[in-house]
Amino acid sequence: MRYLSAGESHGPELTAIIEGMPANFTVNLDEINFQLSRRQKGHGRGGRMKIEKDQALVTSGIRFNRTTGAPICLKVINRDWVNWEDKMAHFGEPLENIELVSRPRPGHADLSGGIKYQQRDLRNILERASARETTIRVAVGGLARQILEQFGIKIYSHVLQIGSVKEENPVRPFEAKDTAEWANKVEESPVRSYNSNTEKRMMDEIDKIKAEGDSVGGIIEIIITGAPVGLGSYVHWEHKLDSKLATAVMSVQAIKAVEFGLGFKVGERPGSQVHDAIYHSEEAGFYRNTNHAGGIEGGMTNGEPIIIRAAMKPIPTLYKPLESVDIETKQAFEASIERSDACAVPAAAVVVENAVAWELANCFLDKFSGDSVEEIKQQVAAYQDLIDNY
Ligand code: EPS
Repeated sequence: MRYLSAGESHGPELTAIIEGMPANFTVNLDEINFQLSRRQKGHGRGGRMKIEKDQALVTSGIRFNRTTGAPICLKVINRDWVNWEDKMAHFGEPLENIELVSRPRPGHADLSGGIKYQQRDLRNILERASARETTIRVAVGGLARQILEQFGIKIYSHVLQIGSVKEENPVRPFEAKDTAEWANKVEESPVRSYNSNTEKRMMDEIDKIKAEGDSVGGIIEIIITGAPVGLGSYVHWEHKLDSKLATAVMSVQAIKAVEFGLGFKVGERPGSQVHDAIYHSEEAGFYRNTNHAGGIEGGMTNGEPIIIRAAMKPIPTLYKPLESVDIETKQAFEASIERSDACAVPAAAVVVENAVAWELANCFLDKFSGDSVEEIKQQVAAYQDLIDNY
């Protein structure tokens, strides 16, 4: 499968066209909308989220809840567009009093994008670079994860750190007494934390930083359960699953680092404390008692949960901005106050979940290819037999 997206932060809508989705998958629009609503939540979001109430529209490729095999067109309308119609008009001449954006914000795409695309109104950069674009990626992921769920693959996320507040003893969904309870608790937490104590400290941290006119980043963790052994491949570099997932994670706005399993800690420990010993039993087949690899060995799933962590930088639009230079006057400028989010780490966790869902669904359909869900189910069953008899 492949997809293209288009749309600006304050344009009329965001659009995606997905091509290559096999036929006869049952798709639930409420599930896509549920993913969109999860992305809008979280302690520390700014005023824009009060304007938007994201809902997906499907205009092709699905009929009576099932994919037809034709390209799928997904759209999300920007409610804020009514306030921007004049300033973001596609045709005609700009209004005389239109305010050009000539003050690049450190940490944004503004300055490098302006130079690269030779734009003197930096709005032409920031509109597309904006994290508003993650809305449509979540809608696409919301579709992709429904394919994965039909084959028992589930994706979870939680927040491990916000600024200086760190979850010291993280519990993953498969380690909790009750996975559904874990998922509900995290979902209800304004900072996606399973631990009520850490949750409170994280919220206090966001409030404190916001009051200082600053912003704060953090660390998220994505957990994928139920992926069969052998997704991705070692045979050629571009087939390695970890490299594909890392691309998906790093493509999300403001993500600056990604790691799998032990991640950077592999550089600190001897091999005997990094690699996961292999065991076998009649009922479980091959298994490991540890998961330092984060579920991926040799660029392939090994049957253990996939564990990915990502670090998000603080949002660069600050109420108390850093020094910068106006591109027209070449003079340093004074702070200008912009609408901003003090913290979008919980939302980023939802975005990364869905970006990863798309990539994983693609790898799944590479391995179990077919034009219809019926063909794919046959292949999955045949492969399960091969695994059981290995
Ligand atoms: C964003 C700036 C803010 C955020 C926006 C991302 O938008 P605005 O400039 O309209 O206040 O709210 O995020 C979203 C709109 C969203 O849906 O997540 C930016 O500059 O990246």
